[in-house]
Amino acid sequence: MASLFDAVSTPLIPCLATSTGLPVKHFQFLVAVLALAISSGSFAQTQSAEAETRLDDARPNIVVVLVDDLRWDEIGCAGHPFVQTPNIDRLAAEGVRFRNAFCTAPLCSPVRACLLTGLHTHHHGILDNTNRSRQSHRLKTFPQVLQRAGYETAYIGKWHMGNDDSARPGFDHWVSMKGQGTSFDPLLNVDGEPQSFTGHTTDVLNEHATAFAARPRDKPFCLYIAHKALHPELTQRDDGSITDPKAAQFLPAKRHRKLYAEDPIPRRLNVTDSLQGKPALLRKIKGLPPLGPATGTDDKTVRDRLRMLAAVDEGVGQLLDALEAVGKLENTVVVFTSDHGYWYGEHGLSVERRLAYEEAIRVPLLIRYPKMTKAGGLKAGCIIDDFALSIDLAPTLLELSGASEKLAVDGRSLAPLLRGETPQDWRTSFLIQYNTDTVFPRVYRMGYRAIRTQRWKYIRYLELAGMNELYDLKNDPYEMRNLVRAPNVQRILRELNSELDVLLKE
Ligand SMILES: [Ca+2]
Repeated sequence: MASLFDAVSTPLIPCLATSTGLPVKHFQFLVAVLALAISSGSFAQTQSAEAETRLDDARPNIVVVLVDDLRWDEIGCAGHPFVQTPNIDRLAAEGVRFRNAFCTAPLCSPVRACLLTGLHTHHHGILDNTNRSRQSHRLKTFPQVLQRAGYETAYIGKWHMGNDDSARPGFDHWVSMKGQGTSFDPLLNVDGEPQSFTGHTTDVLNEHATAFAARPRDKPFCLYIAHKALHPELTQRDDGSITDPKAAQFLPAKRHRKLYAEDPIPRRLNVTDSLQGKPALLRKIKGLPPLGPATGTDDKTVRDRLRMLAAVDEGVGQLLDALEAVGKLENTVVVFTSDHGYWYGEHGLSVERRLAYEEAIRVPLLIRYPKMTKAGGLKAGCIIDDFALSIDLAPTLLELSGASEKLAVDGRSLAPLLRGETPQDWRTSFLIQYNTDTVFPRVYRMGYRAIRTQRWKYIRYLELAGMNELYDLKNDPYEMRNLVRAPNVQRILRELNSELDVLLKE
């Protein structure tokens, strides 16, 4: 039996602490002095090697844990009614949680490039999931900058920009698989050598990640672990097509197969969407039934995905323990996020991802870096409501590293938000995009450019004339009433059209 819930309405922990750590101004001064010192061209020439070593030691280590297809609302700290994610929740409890974090392209390969480059899809060129291996070797990514700044860098897990598993530039240590990989007994490319491993892929990746984090070293490191979980067992060919998604299974580790067997699966209110007013979703597609309750995601699939998450959570715990054991946890920025969401029957959708409704574009985003958040006066466990985007990851981590080299990005550093400040010009809207691909007939020709503001979402389809959509998220958070033809919103519609054009030109 299903229950309806809304994970957005979880209790708010006020962000500003009463008196912890350094005063905000004092800390800002220290950061400014450090940044000035690092960016000064004469610094390296005038300081002794010993002083440089001390500076290096002060730079934070960086760990990014990227989960595949994890929704924002299926971790304990986001209010999920039964999932057990104690280690992921620890990151939120000791760090901060961004409650309005979004991807800018809800499709695997494009958003992976957004995360690594800080660029929008139309700027980095990984336009869809077809084989873009060559382009993915040419991306200018933040780990390349960190490597040049003296960081030891590692990529561990699913790359999935093309099926090529060979090492991309910018990584001292490379552990990856071809395309989507497998859930068990993975064949991995380890620093150029094919190696077979036994066991669940999440466990194997966790072991590699923990071993890298715990290595003795005298310089800072950046570890980017991109899990195969929570992705189903299927193969994506070079043209982007996949083996039968209906036959694809989500395969958890054996020890997790019976988790949550008796727990009722929560469903959001928009699983009941009649789709009236959504002509794009009401189109008759040859060979497919109309969208509705029967086309959504079944309970077993939801459970198996949450069971896969259990091994991811254990891996987060192993990483935190390893960092603590070598005395490096407090000087490490730990980021936990996902590439995009997934449908649990909202609007009748299931495997398609790609579309601009909330369940696909919202992502979890947790950052644990108490050294900065405490100094900025933020309480541990606080929630930040400003918009944060996938394209913000690269500029954020580069700023926190103190690297002087600049990377041209579309995103903005979240560092001010981690210091308890919201810049006056912080974004109030953002661009979402999807380029038509042929993997799922249901969404064929549904390429779009969309804009989301705090109140509105406008979806401009590129190939479906007269089918655009406009939602008032304040009064209709489940996106059930398309207002695009409502007379009283035509002025706001014109404004959104103009603003979307501006965002596309930036
Ligand atoms: Ca994905």
